[in-house]
Amino acid sequence: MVTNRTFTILKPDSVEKGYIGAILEKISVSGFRIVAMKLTQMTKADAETFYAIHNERPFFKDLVEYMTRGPIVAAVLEKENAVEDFRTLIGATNPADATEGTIRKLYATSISENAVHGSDSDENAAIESAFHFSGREIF
Ligand code: RTP
Ligand code: MG
Repeated sequence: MVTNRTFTILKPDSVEKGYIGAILEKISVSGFRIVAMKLTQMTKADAETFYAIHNERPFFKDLVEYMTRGPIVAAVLEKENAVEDFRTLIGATNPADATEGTIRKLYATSISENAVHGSDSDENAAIESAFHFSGREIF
């Protein structure tokens, strides 16, 4: 299997609730290596661009409000089969549907406030990493 990279955000609810350490521990023991990481806050324009694929959806305005209301942890993670394995680790979008032991099952509140983001393809992982990090911030 090929070693590759994915992009994640610990969303504002995770930071507000003090879950940064617990979630990073889970990511680390699951075999992901952190190759970039920072605490940052998205502007409204950032969030509208980052989630542009959802701009016609009824939840878009709430999503932008949520993602910009406080700091986030942005990170790039490396592992064999990173994108797919990270989506498995975080669990379903709605924590009610997420498998036991997944990050969303453990730490998410609802389908809207669901603790973490994970890229859904290698192509989007590269786009999203470049959106948040310059080349010299990725190791
Ligand atoms: P993400 O992109 O953040 O990793 O989440 P995902 O792939 O599991 O889900 P996606 O369909 O891409 O939705 C993006 C984010 O929008 C919010 N959402 N709210 N209220 C709702 O029905 C609803 N549906 C989605 C969530 O924050 C979701 O992660
Ligand atoms: Mg998504």
